[in-house]
Amino acid sequence: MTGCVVALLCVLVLAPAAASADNPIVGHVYTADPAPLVHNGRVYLYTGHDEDGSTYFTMREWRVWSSADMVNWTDHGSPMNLSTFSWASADAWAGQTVYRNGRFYWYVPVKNRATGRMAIGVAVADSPTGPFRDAIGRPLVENGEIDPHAFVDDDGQAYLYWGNPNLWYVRLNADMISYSGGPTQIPLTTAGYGTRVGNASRPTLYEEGPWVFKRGGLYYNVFAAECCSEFIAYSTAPSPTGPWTYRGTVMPRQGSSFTNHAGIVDFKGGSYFFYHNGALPGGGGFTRSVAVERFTYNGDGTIPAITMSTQGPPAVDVLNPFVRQEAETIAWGSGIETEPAGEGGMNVGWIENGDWTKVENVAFGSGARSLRARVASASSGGTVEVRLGSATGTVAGRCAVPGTGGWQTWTTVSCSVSGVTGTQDLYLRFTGGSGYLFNVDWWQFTA
Ligand code: FUB
Repeated sequence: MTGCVVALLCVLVLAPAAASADNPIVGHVYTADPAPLVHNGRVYLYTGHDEDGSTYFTMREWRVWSSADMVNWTDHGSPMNLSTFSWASADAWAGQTVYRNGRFYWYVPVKNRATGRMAIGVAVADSPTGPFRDAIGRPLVENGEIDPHAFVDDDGQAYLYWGNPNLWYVRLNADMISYSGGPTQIPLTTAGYGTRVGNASRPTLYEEGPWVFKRGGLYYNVFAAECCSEFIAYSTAPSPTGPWTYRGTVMPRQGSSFTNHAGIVDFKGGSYFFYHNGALPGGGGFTRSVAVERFTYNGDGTIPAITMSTQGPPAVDVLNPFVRQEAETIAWGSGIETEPAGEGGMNVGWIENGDWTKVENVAFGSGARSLRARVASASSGGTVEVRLGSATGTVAGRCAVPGTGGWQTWTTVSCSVSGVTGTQDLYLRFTGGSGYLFNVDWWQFTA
């Protein structure tokens, strides 16, 4: 993110009114096109990445985030980009990941260099955070349309849906990287997908971004409707191939981005609706940010109208400070950025005097005695301040960070802390001289 955007962001998040804002989910890069996946007690969030200052859908990589509590999100960096697909030339647009047979399959639309058309690629990984590799070395399917979404039905039959301006599906084979039969067009009738007024070539509301799932025997397709600007609508059907019935609006037009993009999962007893908007400083239609709301299905299975908020959902779990926690697991960060760490994973970097990270709902129980932090500094270091409740809250401890001779030359520092009990929002505030101070890879309290 540019210095200008970071400066604006600092002003925004240091203002008291914004201090509790948890939406957008990510503050240090622009994100778009959310695709959540629940796996082994975490929700993994696959997104695109809008480049800073973009004036088009200038997107070169995808990003992965994860959370165990819906408020603190771990930055897993970018395990997949355009170069993953040797045949792709541009447009790392809206994809989605599913788990099957012990593997993770990430379906994405990209431009095929050879044809100049949008095509659907599929990458595979053994871990939800990658690394991902091109599963077949060529497009899985290509018809110039975008926004793939895979759904595995209870009987094991998998489907890949995609399309703009049309809506298609194909029956995936069990290997998830080939299909049987050909792409089939879903009839876009006004009964199935609502009525768009004043556009003879697109008579229904369906625009793009299908998100198909099954709940209580009913199949749902939640999609971006009627560009531009888009709202989110949905249809239901008694089978994965229809016939579809239009059900109405999920999220109205809101949020300074002329596109929106839906993803829905159930996680730890709640239902969550992911979307994007232009809420970050410098944000807009090409500099978007992913956000999330909790919702409850109506008794008859219909989806209630959901509006964007800056609060986001409440925490559904506490965070354990007595095990190693990644520095890039945060509810919010002020001034910081992230990068791949030489010791693996990501680290928080580009830290300047006064920057901070916030970790919500940290369960200190009967108390913490000390903090250890893994740090590196090519300059003269600084201090990690342990604060509680806010970035200006009580200082519970200070860990001195020395120069280590390099931004990836890591050492572990520790310091005693006091008054750190109960469940609190933890702020790590970074202080020192001018310029970049140090990097932080992870931290851990001792009980
Ligand atoms: O992010 C690029 C495109 O914008 C996506 O493929 C669409 O769904 C829209 O969000």
